[in-house]
Amino acid sequence: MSLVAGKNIVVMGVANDRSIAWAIAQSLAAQGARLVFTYENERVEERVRKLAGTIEGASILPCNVTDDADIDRLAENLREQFGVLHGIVHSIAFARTEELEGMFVNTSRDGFALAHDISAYSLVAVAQKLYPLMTEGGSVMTMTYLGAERALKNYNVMGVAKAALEASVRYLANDLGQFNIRVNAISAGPIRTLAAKGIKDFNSILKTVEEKAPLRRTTEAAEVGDTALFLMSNLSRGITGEVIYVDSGYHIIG
Ligand code: 0WD
Repeated sequence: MSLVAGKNIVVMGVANDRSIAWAIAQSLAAQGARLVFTYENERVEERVRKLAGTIEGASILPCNVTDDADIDRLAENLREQFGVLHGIVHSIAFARTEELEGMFVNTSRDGFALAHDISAYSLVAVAQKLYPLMTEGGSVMTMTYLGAERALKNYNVMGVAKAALEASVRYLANDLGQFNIRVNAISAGPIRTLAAKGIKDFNSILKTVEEKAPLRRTTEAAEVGDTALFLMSNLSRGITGEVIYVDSGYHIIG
């Protein structure tokens, strides 16, 4: 059984082969999805093109999520290429490194706005422009982290942006449910990626998870990929507005 055969899915947020979005793409491709990858700018274009080239039938399109015109063009391109869209994988976040250390109280106005624009509003913007293409129903998913609900060291403004993202998931789910479009988030345990490089003391975070999480190991990107596959497939058809933890159970411990 191919879980997502015949589904057209756009994957946003591949920066390199360690990106969570890339692991998600692997899971989706293995189960028959037709994928389009978006890339932020020319800096990553070649890398994304190369990676996409390893997946049969996959293609790439530009989209910087801070630019409404870019998202409009993406919608236009997807309409031409696919006609119907079934899935959106949003795996994008950004905050200035200097705002990911020290005290949250020192967050600047523009640093706060930037983190929220790229990490939370972008989901709303993308859903807004792409949901009209989901004429057969659809599934939208994004990536979040425990720092949305707990004050974690060195996560700061990103935690506040993730809280906004999780709330946006619920409001989007409520709006789009009438079109049979589901919206969910995966809250992943820490995974060593490019984005994780911006988090200070990331190694000690990994070590704590290994010692204390119920499963006594850190999260693998492929585990997130397989849960994303579930969310993109009909197996999850009754689930929307939800945050699913793929974190070795770490969030349940005190
Ligand atoms: O431990 C982790 N790595 C966790 C990550 C735990 C829990 C959640 N997450 C989340 C992140 O916050 C993010 O939302 O998962 C998502 C994916 O992150 P990742 O795979 O860890 O990181 P990375 O490989 O860096 O992908 C994020 C990408 C960007 O990469 P860079 O490093 O070049 O900023 O988001 C994309 C970009 O490709 N991105 C944008 N895409 C379009 N327009 C933009 C933008 N303006 N800004 C960043």
